[in-house]
Amino acid sequence: MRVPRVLAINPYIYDFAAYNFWSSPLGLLYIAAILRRNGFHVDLIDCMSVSEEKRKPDGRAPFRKHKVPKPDALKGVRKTLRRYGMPPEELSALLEGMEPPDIILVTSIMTYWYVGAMEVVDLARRVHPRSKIVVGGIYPTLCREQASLRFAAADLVVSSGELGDFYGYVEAATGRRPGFTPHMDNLDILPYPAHDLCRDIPFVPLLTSLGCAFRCTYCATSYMYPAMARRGVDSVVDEILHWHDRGVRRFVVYDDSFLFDSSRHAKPLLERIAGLPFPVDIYNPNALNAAFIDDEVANLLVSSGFREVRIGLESVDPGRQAQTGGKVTGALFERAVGALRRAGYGRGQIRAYILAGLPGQPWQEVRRAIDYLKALDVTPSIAEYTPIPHTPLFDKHKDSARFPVADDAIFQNNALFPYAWEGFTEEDLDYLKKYAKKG
Ligand code: B12
Repeated sequence: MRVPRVLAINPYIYDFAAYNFWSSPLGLLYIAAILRRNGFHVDLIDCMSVSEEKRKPDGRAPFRKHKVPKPDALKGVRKTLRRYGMPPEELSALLEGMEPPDIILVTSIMTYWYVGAMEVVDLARRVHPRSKIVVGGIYPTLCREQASLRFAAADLVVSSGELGDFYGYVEAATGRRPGFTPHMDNLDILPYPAHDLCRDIPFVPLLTSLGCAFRCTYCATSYMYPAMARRGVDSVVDEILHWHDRGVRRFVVYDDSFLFDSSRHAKPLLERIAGLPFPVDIYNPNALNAAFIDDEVANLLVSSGFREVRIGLESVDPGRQAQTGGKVTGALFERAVGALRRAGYGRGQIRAYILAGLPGQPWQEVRRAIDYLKALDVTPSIAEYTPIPHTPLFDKHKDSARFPVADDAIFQNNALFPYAWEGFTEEDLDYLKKYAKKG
């Protein structure tokens, strides 16, 4: 029997700024691995792959980029729009050079990156008119109706909760019934994501859990994953061994609340990693919750291979801290910094995220947070607020943004500073970014 062919595509993106900050199309690579387990032949085109010469020792790297004209919706914006990743002509040539796939899978990671995904769907449709095209990812998950309309050229659009429909569709389209049809609630039974389909594997993201114990008002994780699912320690360690055997040395924790309930999850896991007969480098672009960092955790972070640590501060205003999620207080934050210092993290190795551009936030609040971090000798990192559908902050303030954030996800890009106001202007933000960088 002929083996059905699947092509997975991670599209190029349009944005005002983008850097490969340990990003990877992890969801798509999980789906690719699941289909492979079911006997499908799977190929990948990662339009966001980065050339190895440009990679920093920590694994990050700049994307290829080209200036592009702005679409009408963004005409008034002062910043330069760029396409990041593989140019469409190159993608076209790759598609033309391959046998028509039975199914083409396209992901869309950030909601406001859907424009690249739409172009890729159109291009794939032109080159392979008979292939079935399925779109999934965070955009269809968070903007279900919008995505169905915009991806009218696709055969199926699925949210992360609709994997059952997807498996059914795969069977209808190929005649092969996938016998193994997992959902994302038992992470231990999932095959390892298909990173081996990528040209290089500069790092491997580790998803040791999905969902979050907290309900921060700006974040959509609890909407997407209402119950938290965690992997067993053995499963994560086995995955590290698997990739290490294939030459991978860098691992990147993608979890939303890695340290929650750490005596049952992170601590035993980090102990096992620390005990491996080889060192690994671990990074955490998503903040760790400072409230859970005591001396024991800090020592385990060092011994397991965290080369630096990113923690969340968000704000120094107690009212704001309570309003956004109540995860950390000044006292707990300082305890975490003290523990990390004692464990050996020096200057520049502890970074803390501060939220900027929240609805109604005055710019001075952000400067106070920067000053606070500087006094602790912690590197401030400004995280500009992104309005995300299905979050309490989005629902409350969607109509008062400078752009119609609910009507078109293109406006959900934090680079547009949707909640600029006279108490916090674009100039204030530029000033704060420079101020944060000053020693
Ligand atoms: C890890 C992570 C990051 C990483 C890397 C992201 C990446 N992949 O490149 C880093 C730290 C870089 C990052 C950065 C940011 N992130 Co982030 N990130 C995440 C996080 C925690 C996990 C993403 C993930 O891998 N999930 C696990 C995989 C398995 O899930 P998935 O991708 O959804 O895939 C599933 C399905 O969608 C489906 N699927 C996926 N593709 C396809 C395709 C097909 C065809 C099919 C059938 C199915 C399918 O399969 C999977 C299984 O169900 C999510 C929250 C979350 N829990 O998902 C936020 C999230 C995506 N990030 C978010 C935000 C806001 C940001 C930032 C803007 C934060 C900031 N203010 O700076 C930046 C911007 C990044 C940029 N410009 O590059 C938002 C989304 C915002 C938006 N508008 O879309 C999220 C949802 C978190 C939140 N706060 O609510 N992020």
